[in-house]
Amino acid sequence: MQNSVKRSVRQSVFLRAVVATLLIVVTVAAAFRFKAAGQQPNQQPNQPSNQQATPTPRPAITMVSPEDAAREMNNPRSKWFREAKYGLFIHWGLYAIPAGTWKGQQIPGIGEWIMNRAKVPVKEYEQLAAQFNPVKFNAEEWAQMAQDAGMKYLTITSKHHDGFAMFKSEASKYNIFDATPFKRDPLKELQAACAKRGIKLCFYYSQAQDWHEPNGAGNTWDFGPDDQKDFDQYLRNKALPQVREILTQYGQLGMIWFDTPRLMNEQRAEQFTKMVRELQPDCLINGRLGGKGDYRSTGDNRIPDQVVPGVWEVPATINDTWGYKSYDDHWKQPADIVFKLVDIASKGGNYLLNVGPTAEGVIPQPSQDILRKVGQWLKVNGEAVYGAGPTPFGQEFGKLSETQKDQRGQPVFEQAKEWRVTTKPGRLYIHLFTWPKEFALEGLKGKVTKAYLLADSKALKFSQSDGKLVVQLPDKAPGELASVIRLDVSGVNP
Ligand code: FHN
Repeated sequence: MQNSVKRSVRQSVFLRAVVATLLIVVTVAAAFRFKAAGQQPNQQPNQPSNQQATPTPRPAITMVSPEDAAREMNNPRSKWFREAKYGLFIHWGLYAIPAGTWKGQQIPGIGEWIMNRAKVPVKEYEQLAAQFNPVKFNAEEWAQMAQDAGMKYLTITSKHHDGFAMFKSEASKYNIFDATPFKRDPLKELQAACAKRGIKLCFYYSQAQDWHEPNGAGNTWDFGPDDQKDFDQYLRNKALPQVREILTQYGQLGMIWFDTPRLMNEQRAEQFTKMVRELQPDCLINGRLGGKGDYRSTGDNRIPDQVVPGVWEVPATINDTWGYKSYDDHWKQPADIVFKLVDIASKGGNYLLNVGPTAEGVIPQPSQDILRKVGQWLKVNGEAVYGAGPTPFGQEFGKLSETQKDQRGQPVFEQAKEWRVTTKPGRLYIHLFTWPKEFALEGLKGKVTKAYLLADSKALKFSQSDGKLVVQLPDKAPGELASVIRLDVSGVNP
């Protein structure tokens, strides 16, 4: 009898230990996955999906506590950014010369990673500098294009992972002014062109990966494993001095956009944060430094399924690469970009959309044409985007599938694409991506006093009863891209 009691006690202790271990494993795994998009210190970069052998589903963005979300929203430094909603990302560097092809071979993956993908030795890659002469570069034209496109900020690579600075630098002569026949500083020229147009100038800076430096992260083919490097020596001698240069020589910056915080930790990140705060207290720090930034980035090209509280941004490609690839013409079309811009805004975020200029200094014409079309749409409908807040609803985003599961066994989110909502005090903007005869909306709290299309300002007939609003629409949509109904609402905010 006693033996059987002992056995059952032993069994139950064993079972509890097994359950506890399982719980710990599951919790740690879930926490890891949850953070994966958030670019915490010492992580691999947010690899685009074409770089993963077996892509594992992960959330688009790291969530924060309500307190941290409120901190992000109330930060006066980020006011311009929260209102801007739409920015131009530019990846431009030596990698535009090979443009995706090395020694006659098309190298798979994103163009600016060619040195890494083809394992090009520093001594060979460096030679590209002598050929880099982007004589067609015209800062006025680039800034004008951003303005025509309706983009309010411009974030350009001042140094990407290949370690080549696109500005005149005393800290490293491996830069566009000193190492190329071009002998100009395009970032200086962009500073003037952006200032003229009220576009916020922001600099991308790869603080951790630097494949040109023996102690920078990432170049294992020339310099061996990262864990045997004197990373702090690289930070001291190149990254920190160069960040000081960009903070002191280009006027007021909108932000520094750090990336892929490999080998970074809180203490290393703090050295950058301290410098930015001291030299430019109003300059934002993005979420990929390795410590807490002023806002969060989603994974590349990852749009969350629902409203996300706080301040955040989706960095995205217009084709399938960031740096120019001569044979990537998989362009996203204007209708898709308008949808993505509105979708992101209606969830509370910003859209940072990239172009990859050529080695001659030209933004590929197809991307210019596409962006200008979106800009024309914004000219008419911009009040529903700039400074607009997220939807008070949510049913318009879609629903969890009842039949389809992802690799984790979780139901797949089925996105609906008919309409989206953005808000301003006393107003709702209904963005329609299809054209029904009438638009019906349930769950609206305030009383609608007026309804009209932003495209023509003509009053629309509507009825509202029992919490249901029905707006009558004309036979034809006013334009080929999305149409926006403005609803003026009184009583409570929508
Ligand atoms: O490795 C980089 C990549 O080249 C590109 O700059 C993107 C832009 O978000 N960031 C990293 C990958 O997430």
